[in-house]
Amino acid sequence: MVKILITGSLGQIGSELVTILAKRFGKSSILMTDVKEPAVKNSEDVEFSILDVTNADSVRSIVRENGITDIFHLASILSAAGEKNPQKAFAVNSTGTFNVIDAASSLGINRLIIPSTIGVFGPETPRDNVPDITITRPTTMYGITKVSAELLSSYYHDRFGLDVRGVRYPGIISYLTPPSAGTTDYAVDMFYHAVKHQEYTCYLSPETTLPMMYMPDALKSLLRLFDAPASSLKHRLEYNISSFSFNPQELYGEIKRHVLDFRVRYEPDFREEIAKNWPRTLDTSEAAKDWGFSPEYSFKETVSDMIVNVRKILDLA
Ligand code: AKB
Repeated sequence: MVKILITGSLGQIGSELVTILAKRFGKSSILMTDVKEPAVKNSEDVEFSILDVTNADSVRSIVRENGITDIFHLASILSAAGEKNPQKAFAVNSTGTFNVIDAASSLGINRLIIPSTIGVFGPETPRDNVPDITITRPTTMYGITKVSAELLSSYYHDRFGLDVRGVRYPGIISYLTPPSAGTTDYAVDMFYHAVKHQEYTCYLSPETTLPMMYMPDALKSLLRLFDAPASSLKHRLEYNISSFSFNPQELYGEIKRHVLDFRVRYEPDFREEIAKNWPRTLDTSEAAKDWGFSPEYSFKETVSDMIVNVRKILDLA
């Protein structure tokens, strides 16, 4: 019997992952957790508990008391929020991740999934066609904590045999739950502002190109990795994935095909400093080779689908 714990389940990825996992395994097989109560009850009616991952005892108790077999550890403070509060980012991303990894290892969890990020890269990393194994010397607290999560995962796998897996997510574009203070979030914001106000002030420069993907492909990839035979995995969290890359000017151009009177102004802020040290394009061939990563949505299809769904959500369809 499978019982899956999701940490950070109210976030951008968690809130959509829970629906897929509940459909696949049954809602009684999922335990959603987050540090705060949900504003609204989830549509799947999945059990929810408060969990602060920075508290090691709470993490161990929730795993033990609920007979947890597998964990998706999604609780994380993203890059922009992490620069505003580096102490909190360290507590959640480093202490919290250590607590989850250590509990998973000592309590015999089958599979632990931890998303990593393009935030592990830094100014010394090449910018284009970046391979999985390269220079990872980030300059943000988010990046530092995520490099440490990657290294810890390898350590616990090699030393204690923990089956821990993950992908390095690029910016994720989605319409259901807003992302929480990342650097790539401008892409989601731009859709909402285009549909609602027909104008947007972008905090990145027009030419700052970043790797991105659409939520359905982000979720499909995580589940494909979850299902992959352990013997086919060469890396733990160091799998680069992305579907396409674009800059704000290119996104603006594509959205404007759907919202004719849309206008964008550029006022780069501290997030531009973060973004300009991240790769423009990634080499995703190892993920394709080892566990079959193959995204479906192109840039154009993502934009069309987002426009349709953001209009629906805002009741402007
Ligand atoms: C962020 O911008 O911080 C995240 C990420 C790329 O990990 N979306």
